[in-house]
Amino acid sequence: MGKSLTRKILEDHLVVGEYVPGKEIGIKIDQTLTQDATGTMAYLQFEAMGLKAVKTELSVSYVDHNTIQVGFENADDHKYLQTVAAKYGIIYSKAGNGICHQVHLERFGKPGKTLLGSDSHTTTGGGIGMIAIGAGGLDVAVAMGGGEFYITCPKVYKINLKGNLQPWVSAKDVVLKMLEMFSVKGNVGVIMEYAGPGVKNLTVPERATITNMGAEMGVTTSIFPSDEETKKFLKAQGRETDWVELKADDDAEYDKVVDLDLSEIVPLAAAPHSPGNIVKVSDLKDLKVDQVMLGSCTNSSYKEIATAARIMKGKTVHPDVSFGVAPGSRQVLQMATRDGYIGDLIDSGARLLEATCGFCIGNSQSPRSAGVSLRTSNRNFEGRSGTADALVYLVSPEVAAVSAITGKITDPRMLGMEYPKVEMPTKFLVDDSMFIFPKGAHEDVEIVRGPNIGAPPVNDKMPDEIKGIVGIKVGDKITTDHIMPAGARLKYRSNVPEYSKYVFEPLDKEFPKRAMDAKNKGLATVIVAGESYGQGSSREHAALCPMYLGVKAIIAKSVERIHAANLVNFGIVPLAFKNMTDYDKIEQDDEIELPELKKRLQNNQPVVLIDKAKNFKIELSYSLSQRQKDILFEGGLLPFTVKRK
Ligand code: MIC
Ligand code: SF4
Repeated sequence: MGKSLTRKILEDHLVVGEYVPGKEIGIKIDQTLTQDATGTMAYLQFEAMGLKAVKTELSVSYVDHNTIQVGFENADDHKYLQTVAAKYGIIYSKAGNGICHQVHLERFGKPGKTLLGSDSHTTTGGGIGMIAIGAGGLDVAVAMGGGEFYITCPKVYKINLKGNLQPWVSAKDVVLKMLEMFSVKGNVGVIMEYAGPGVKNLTVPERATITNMGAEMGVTTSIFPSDEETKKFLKAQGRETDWVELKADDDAEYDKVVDLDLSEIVPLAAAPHSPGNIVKVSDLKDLKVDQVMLGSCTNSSYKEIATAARIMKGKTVHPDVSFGVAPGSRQVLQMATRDGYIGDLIDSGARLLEATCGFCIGNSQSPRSAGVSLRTSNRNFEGRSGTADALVYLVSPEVAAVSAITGKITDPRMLGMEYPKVEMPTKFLVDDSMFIFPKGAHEDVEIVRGPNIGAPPVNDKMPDEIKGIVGIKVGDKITTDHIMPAGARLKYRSNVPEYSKYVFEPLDKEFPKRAMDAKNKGLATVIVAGESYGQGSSREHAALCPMYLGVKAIIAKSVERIHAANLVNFGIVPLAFKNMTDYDKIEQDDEIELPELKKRLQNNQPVVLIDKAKNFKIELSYSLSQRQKDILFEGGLLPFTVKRK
C-alpha cells in the first residue's frame, strides 16, 4: 500500500515514536510563526528557557491582531516583540504588513515543510502543501528552541475533489460544504488531505481558504498537494526555487475517502452562532443586512478583493449597509491600489480598513445592537463581533459584495450579473520592506519591556490530591472566546493578572473572584463542562489565566485538541466523565475531592471524584501519554522544559 502525502511529510519529520494512528508522535518543526496577541507570552516563555537564538529554519513574529493602539498597551507589545526578534534571530513583520497567515503564504510557506504557529488558523499553510498546525504559544516557544512538537499520529481522510466550481461559487462555499458534512466536532486527531482531479481547478489562495477553516472542524490540519498551480503561485511570488512536487501515492491508504463534486456546490452561509450552522444563501433571501465585512485570514487575497471590486464597480453600497474592506496583506493592498480596485471599492461607498485581523477579532467594527452582519471571516461565535446580540453570518466574498449592494442577503446567481472572473496574477508585487530581518542573533540587543509586559506566572508542582470547589459548570461547545474574551480585552494579553479578571466574562463575571477567594483559602477550583470544551482559538490564556486563578482540573464530556494540550502545558489536568450522565449530578459550588490523583495517574487507574456536598463518588477517565503526565507532575511545560535542559 502506498502512502498519503500527510504520512510522507510526517515520516520525514518524525523524531519520537512510530507512525501508528492514535499514538503520540514527536515531529521536528521547520518553521514557526507567532502573532502579537499570542506572541508576547510565547516569547516571554522562550526567554525563560535561557537559549541564545532560535533553532528553527525560519521563525516569523507578525503584528496583526492588536493594532488599534488605544492606550499604550499594544504599542508596548509591538516594541517588545521587535526587540526580542532582533535578539533571538526572528523575522519581525511590522503592523500594517498584513495578517500572519496570508503573509506567510505569500512570502515564506514552503511545500513539504512543517509549520507550527501560535494561532489556530496556521492550518492555512496546508494550501501550499505544508503540514501546518496551530498550537499554544508555549508549544511554539519549545519548537523555536529546537524541541519536537507532539501530536496524536493522525487518521487521514481523503477528500476526493471532482469537477469545477460554478460561477459565483468559491472556495468559502467549499469549506462551508465541508463543515456541513463534517460539523464542528468529532474530528479531533484527523488530517484532511485534499486530492483528486478537482484540485487543479483551485488556486493556492483558494486552497488556503479551505485549509484555513479546517480549524473550525477541529482537525489537526488539512493539506493540498504541491502541483503546477503551487509552482505558478510560488513563481509569481518570485520563489520558484521553493517549489517541489508533492502528492500521495496512487494506491495510498486512507482512514476514510469522501467524494466532493465542486460543480454541485451552491452559495452557502454559516448562520449564527456557529461556523457549523450551514444554510443555503438562497434560503436566507430577504434578510436585511446592516453590515458587510470583507477580509480576515480566510478571504482577503488579491483575487478576492479584486472580485469584490469588480462586482462593486459603478454600483453603490446600500444606504442601510456599512461595508468594510480589510485586505489580507500589504501586498494585496498595494496591488489592488495599483490596479484601481481600491478606488472602485471606495467609489462604491466601501470603507477601507487596515490590513489586519481587526473586525474579525471584534476589536473594532462591532455591528449595531441586534444587527445582522455578513462577514467573510471564519468564526461567528456569539459576541465575538463585540456586540453581544449581533447576528453574524459567514459568507463568500461574492455573496458579501452583492449583499452590500442589495442591502439583504443575496444569492449572487439570482441577479443576472455576469461573474467577474479574475485571473491570478502571474507576478505579484514583491516588497519586503516591512519585514525586519534579523542580523544573526545579537546578545547585546536590549529587550524593551513597557509596563504592559509582565513575567509569565509559573505553576506549582502537582499536589498528591485535589481538594476544592466546582467553580463553574458550563454546557456544550464552550469556545475559548467564552473562556478568555478577545475584542476589547485583547490588549491585556501580556499581563496575566489583569487579563485573569475576565475569565468566563461572557458567562459569569463573578467567576474570577470566586476562584481567587478559593485560592486564598488554599482550595483548588475545578471546572465542569459538556462536549467540545475549548473550541476555537489556540489562545493559551484560556489555560494560563485559569491556572493563575488556581484552577487545577477540568472535568468535561470532551475537550478540543489545542485546548487540551494547552491545559497540560499549564499544569491543569483534563479529565473526562466515564459515564456522561454523571455530568448532571454535579453542580457549581459543590465541594469536591480527587483523592490520590497523582498516584492514580501514575498507575493508569481511573481518577475518583468525591462530591462531598451531594455525597456521591464517580470515576473519571483521561487520555494522557507518559510525557504529558510528567509535564503535569512538574506543574506545566515550562518548568518541565527548564528542568530537562
Ligand atoms: C482567533 O481567531 O480567535 C485568534 C485571535 O486569531 C486566535 C488566536 C488568539 O487568541 O490570539 C486563534 O485563532 O488561535
Ligand atoms: Fe486574525 Fe481572524 Fe484570522 Fe484569527 S481568524 S488570525 S483574528 S483574521
